[in-house]
Parts: sequence; C-alpha cells; structure tokens
Amino acid sequence: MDIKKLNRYLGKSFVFTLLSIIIFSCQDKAKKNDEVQDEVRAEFQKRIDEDAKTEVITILTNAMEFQTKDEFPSGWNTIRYKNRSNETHLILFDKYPEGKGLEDTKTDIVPPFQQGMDLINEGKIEEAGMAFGKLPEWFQEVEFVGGVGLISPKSTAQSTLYLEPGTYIIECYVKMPNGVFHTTEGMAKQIEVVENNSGMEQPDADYSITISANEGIVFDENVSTGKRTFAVNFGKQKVHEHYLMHDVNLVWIEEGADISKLNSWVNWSAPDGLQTPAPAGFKFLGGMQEMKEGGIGYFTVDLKSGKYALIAEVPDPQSKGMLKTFTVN
Ligand SMILES: [Cu+2]
Repeated sequence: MDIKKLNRYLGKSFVFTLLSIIIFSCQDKAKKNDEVQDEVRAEFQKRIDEDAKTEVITILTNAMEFQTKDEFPSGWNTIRYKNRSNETHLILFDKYPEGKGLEDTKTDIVPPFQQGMDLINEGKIEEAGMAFGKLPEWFQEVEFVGGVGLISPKSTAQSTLYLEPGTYIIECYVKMPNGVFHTTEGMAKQIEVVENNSGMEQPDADYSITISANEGIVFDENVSTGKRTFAVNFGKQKVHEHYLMHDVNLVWIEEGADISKLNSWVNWSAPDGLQTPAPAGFKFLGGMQEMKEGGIGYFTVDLKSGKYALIAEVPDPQSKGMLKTFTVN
C-alpha cells in the first residue's frame, strides 16, 4: 500500500468512524428520548389511575350549609372539606335506618337536642334530660361511621372513611355563640351512598393512632413535617356522659395557649362547650369522627413544625387519657 492509498484509506476510515459515532450517538439519544418519554407517559398514566382510584369528594361550607353531591360511591372515600366560613365546623356521618331521612332529622332529632341544650344553658339540667328523652326510639339505630374532625375557619381538612350503601345525614353540631346548634341552622344534608364501589384501596398511613375507652389515645410516634396520613384505630368504644362516643381531632397549639380551655371546650353538652368562638391559641386541623369499635379511618394533613394535640371530643378528655400533646420537627 503506498502512502497516498493509505492516506485515502485512513481518511475514509476516519470519516466512516466519525459518521458511525454520530449515527450511533443519535440513535442512542433517540432511544433515550423514547425511554424518557415512555417513563413520563407511564408516570402520567399512573397519576391518572391513582386519581381515578382515589376519587376525592369535595364538601364545601360558605356559611351554615354543606355543598356536595347527593350520591357518594360505597367503599373507601376521601373527603376534602373546604371550610370557607368564619366558624369552626366538623362533619359527622350518620347512617340512618331504612326509611328515615332528612325530614325525620328536622322533625324528630333536631328539636329535642336544641330544647335540651337550651335548658342546659338555663341551668335546668333535669328538664334537659327529659327533653333528650323525647328522642325517638329509631335514633338508637343511627350509626356513626366517622367523618371529618373539627376544622378552623378558612381551612381545609381531609379524611378517608369506609361507607356502606345506605342513607346518611352529614351534620355539624358545633354551636353558635347563642347556643344554637349548626344542625339547627341548616348544617344537615342527606347523602345516598350507592352500591357502586369507589374502587379505592384502603390507604397507607404514615402514623397510627389508637383510641379506646380503657387506654385513651395511644400515640408515641416521631412525627416529621410534610403531608402526612394518620390512621385512627378505634378500640373499645363507649357512649360517654354527653351521649356520644369518642373521636380524634388534631389541633395545632400556639406557644403559651391554655390547654385547659381546649380540654373543657370539646364537650358539646357543657353550656360553653363546642360553642364558637373556639378558645384562642388553637387551630383545628381535622381528624376522624367517631365510629364503632374495630373501625378504622384516616386523616391527611400538611404539617409544619410546632406543638400539636390529639384530642377526643368528650367531657374532660384529659382525665380519660384522650388529650395527647406531641411535637412535629
Ligand atoms: Cu358547623
């Protein structure tokens, strides 16, 4: 091979090699781009699927009402409660016996409760007992199946709970400054939970709380900031002195706030109990309303660092081990 031929060969070879590198590198890039696009598409689809599985139902309050759809699917449901009003509220899901509905709430349930409360406020405790005694027998068949814990004005809370098909009344029994229940003011809405299942799977929780009549609230986890989901496991349940069972509410505590005021406020059957304005220095962040023994519900909250409490809405929760404080770091 002479020098000219060799130069030509090397030249061609060099150009060929260079072209090969460029072509292969382009193919490689194209392949990588395809892979990236596939990954993005898969991730996007996964989110769509998750959203479809986690059908979030919004309930909205502007003043003294519940705005939401009339039918919910059965099974696991995530409820996002937007409280745009200036009042503290909660949502309790009452599963009604067959054939009973909102009209019966208004005629048979609301009046005895309001009369009883008015009498308590007048100091007529015995007469109040007689008023509550006028509650119809079918009220004993109403099942409380969870809901959204206390939530401060202009705030949003999120709970996930399991619903069997049937007729429900969602209600808020927080009281106005004059002692009138929000239920009396219109915070009661009928919902039909249909056979069609939401398809949502039971959620995974970051932290687990247990509440029971014998041990109170058991919770000793190290909680970190961010969006966190708490599971609330209901152990031994009981009807307390205020005719209700226990629940779990999450409260942010301002530095120096008087916890004893929170402790006495959470009892609806006390004259100032559960009556707004709520005690200063606390922000209610939702939670899980009462349900029967063996039940489990979830609430999700975006946590900032600070001091918090888990509290049950019962008379003197502290004495029952149902007021636990903890710190989020
Ligand atoms: Cu309310």
